[in-house]
Amino acid sequence: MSTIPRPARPRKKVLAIVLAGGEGKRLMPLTADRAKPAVPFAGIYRLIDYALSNVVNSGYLQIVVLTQYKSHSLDRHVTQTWRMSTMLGNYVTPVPAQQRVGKHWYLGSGDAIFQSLNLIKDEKPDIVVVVGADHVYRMDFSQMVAQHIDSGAACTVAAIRQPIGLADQFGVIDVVPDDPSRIREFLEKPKDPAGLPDSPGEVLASMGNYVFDADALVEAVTRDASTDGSKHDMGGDIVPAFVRRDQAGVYDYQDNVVPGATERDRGYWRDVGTLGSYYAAHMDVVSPLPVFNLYNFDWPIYTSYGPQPPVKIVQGADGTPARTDEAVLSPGVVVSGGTVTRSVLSPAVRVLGGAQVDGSVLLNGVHVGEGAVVRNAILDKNVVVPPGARIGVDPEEDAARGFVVEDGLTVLGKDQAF
Ligand code: ADQ
Repeated sequence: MSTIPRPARPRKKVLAIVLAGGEGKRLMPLTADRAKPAVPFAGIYRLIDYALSNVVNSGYLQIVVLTQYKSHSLDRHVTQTWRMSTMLGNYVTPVPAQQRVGKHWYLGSGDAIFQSLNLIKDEKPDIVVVVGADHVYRMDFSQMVAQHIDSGAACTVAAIRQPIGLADQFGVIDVVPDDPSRIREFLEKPKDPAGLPDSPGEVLASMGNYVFDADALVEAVTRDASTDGSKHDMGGDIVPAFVRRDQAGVYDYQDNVVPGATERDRGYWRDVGTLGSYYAAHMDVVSPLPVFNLYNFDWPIYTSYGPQPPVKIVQGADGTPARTDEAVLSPGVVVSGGTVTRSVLSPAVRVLGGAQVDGSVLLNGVHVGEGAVVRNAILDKNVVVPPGARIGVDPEEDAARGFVVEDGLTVLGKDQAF
């Protein structure tokens, strides 16, 4: 009698928790009205689409999204794209802060999980994958989970090398010298860390993605909830507690390979936490040989943007031809007679005759009037640039008009008028 071969290791039940409550203060004014994970990226996506696509493509279909700060547009997007979609099924659940354990909202990302322990108790997973919702990258979490299980660690932190000058934005990992898969010390956002022994200008940074044995996570956030002085933060409190007990491992993101990755975009990961880094990641997308390849159909990034007609590029009213180069144009965009170079345009953007858009990111519904110039700028939803106006040409003029001028960019918030 033939028998079905048994899998090498028993299959573990995995629950994914996406932390999506971040405020994103450094992205103001883009986060004035929406949570950071709901900030649009690369025309048609929201930042959270990258985390959720990675989780789904990894084969994990039990997913909860913890939301809190200005969560309306985030909830709407998650519901429309990820919950109601017939393509993706019905396995992503947005969970707003509910004050289940007391009269306070989430105090930090660790408290968000503590207040949501009912979800873990209901699902009874063996493993919990916890991921942030603010980064642009592709990652197969099943490879990290496999290492986690093999290593015997109770907590595994995904890590990537970053310039030492950025260390104060990240959790910085120091590994055990003769066993680089174990963490000896984890410092959250240190001011003056040591560089890596083989590369003094870099540190090993936490990507804010973790794998936990479910029991150990429940125990850790429960203990942390009654620890005086804790900020109840995953990076600041929960992970360091695992490190103190020598139960924390590290997963090197360089080892992660997703289907369809190229040598050029393998290992791409961007924390788009500031206006400068948000803009730079867009320029990565428009370059002719992009370091981040949106066109990898083997590891799709899912999203939805409503019913939009196709892109249309036509001559202007006066017969001048439109010109586009290094331009990423979303459905619903119309360029009539204008010039669009090195720019990303979200759905329903209009660029009229004689207008020049260069090195810019225009979000949904922006209108650029005839003869206007928009350069090195980020314009949030529905900004209307009057005919002949100039943005990003003279930073002093822009600042005097009340626009945000930062990192060499001019930024207008949603609906901001001239
Ligand atoms: P930060 O990004 O600064 O550092 P945080 O602001 O806590 O940490 O955000 C982490 C994730 O949790 C984000 O996806 C955010 O949206 C979410 N989040 C924040 N507060 C939340 C809350 N109250 N409820 C629900 N979700 C919340 C973290 C780690 C560092 C690591 C960097 C990598 O702390 O160690 O290096 O991410 O970018």
